[in-house]
Amino acid sequence: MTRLSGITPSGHIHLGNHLGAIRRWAAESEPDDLYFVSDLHAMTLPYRPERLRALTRENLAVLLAAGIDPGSVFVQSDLVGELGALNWVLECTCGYGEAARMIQFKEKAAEQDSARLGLLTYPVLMAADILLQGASEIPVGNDQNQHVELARTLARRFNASYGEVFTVPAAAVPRAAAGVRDLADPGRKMAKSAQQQNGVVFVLDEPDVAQRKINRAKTDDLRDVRYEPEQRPGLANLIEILAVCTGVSPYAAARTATTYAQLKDAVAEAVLEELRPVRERARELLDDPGELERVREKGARQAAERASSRLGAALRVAGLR
Ligand code: AQP
Repeated sequence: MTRLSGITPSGHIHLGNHLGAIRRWAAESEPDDLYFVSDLHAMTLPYRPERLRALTRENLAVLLAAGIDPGSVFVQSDLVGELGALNWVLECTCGYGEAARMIQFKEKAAEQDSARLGLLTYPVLMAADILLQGASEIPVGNDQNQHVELARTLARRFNASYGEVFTVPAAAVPRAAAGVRDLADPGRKMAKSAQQQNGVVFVLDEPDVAQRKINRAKTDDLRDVRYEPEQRPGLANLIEILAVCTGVSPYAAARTATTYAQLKDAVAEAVLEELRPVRERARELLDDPGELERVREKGARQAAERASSRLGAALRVAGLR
C-alpha cells in the first residue's frame, strides 16, 4: 500500500501544517509512503516565480527537518514532463462538467477577477500525481475528498476504456487532526496564504516572533480558563495547541492554567519547544544547499522510476505508442 500526501508551497509552513499533518507524517510513515512538495499546484493562483522557487526549497527542508524519510520525498515539478503527459491523457478522460463541479474550484474562482484555467483543471493534475505514483491511499481532509473521488473515477474510466493500467486510489480519512485556527482571527483556519500574518506562527519564525504572536492571540473577556470550543473559539484554539504539543486532552491542558497570561506562556513554551528542533534542522539544510539538492535529485530519480513503466503503459493503451 502506498499513501501519497502533498504540501503546496503557497507560503511558509505554519504551526497548523506542522501539528495537523507533517508531524504525523513523520511519526506514522510506512516505508512505501510518499510525500511531495506540490509546486505546480501553487501556480493556480497568481504567484511570483522567485518566491515559489524559494518556498519549494524551504517546504522540502521543513519536511525533512520534521523527520520525514529523505527516501520518500520529491518535488512535483521535477516530474513535470511525465505529469504533463499523463495530465493530458487524463484531461481527455475527464468531462468538462466533472471538473467544473468541483466545489473548491467554484469557491476559489469566485474570489478571483479572472480565474486561471489551471484552477479548473488542477484536480486532473492531482489525479495524475496520484495515478503516476501508483498510490492506493490518499489521506485528505473533507475539502479534498471530491478531488480524490475524481481521481478514482478517472482511473476506473481509463482502465475500462483502454486497458488496466492504474491502481484505483481511495481517500483515507486521517485520524482526527488538530485543526489550528488563526491566532488573531479564530474564525479562520491558520493558512499559509493568509493576508494578515500576525495570527500565523510559521515553523521558521524566530522564537521571539512566535512568542509575540502567541501573546497577542485573540481570546475573550471572560478571564477564566475553560475549554468551550463553540462559545470561546480563540481560547479553545490556544488550549488545543497546548494539548497537541504536550500530548494531553484539551480538558487536561485547560486545567494547567488559571489566567490567560499563564495559558499563553504555557502555549508559547510548548510551541517553541515543539518547533525548535525542526527550525534548527531546516536552517542547517537551507544553509547547505548541497545536501538539499542531493535529496531532491534522488527523490526525483526514484519518483521518475516509479512513474516510467506506468506512463509508458498508459500512453501505449491510449493509442500513442
Ligand atoms: N490550520 C491547519 N490546521 C491543521 N492542519 C492544517 N493543514 C493546513 N492548514 C491546517 C494541513 O496541512 C497539510 C498541507 O496543506 P496544503 O499545503 O495541502 O494546503 P492547505 O490545506 O490549503 O494549507 P494552507 O496552509 O491553508 O495553505 P493555503 O493558504 O494555500 O490554503 C494538509 O494535510 C492540510 O490538511
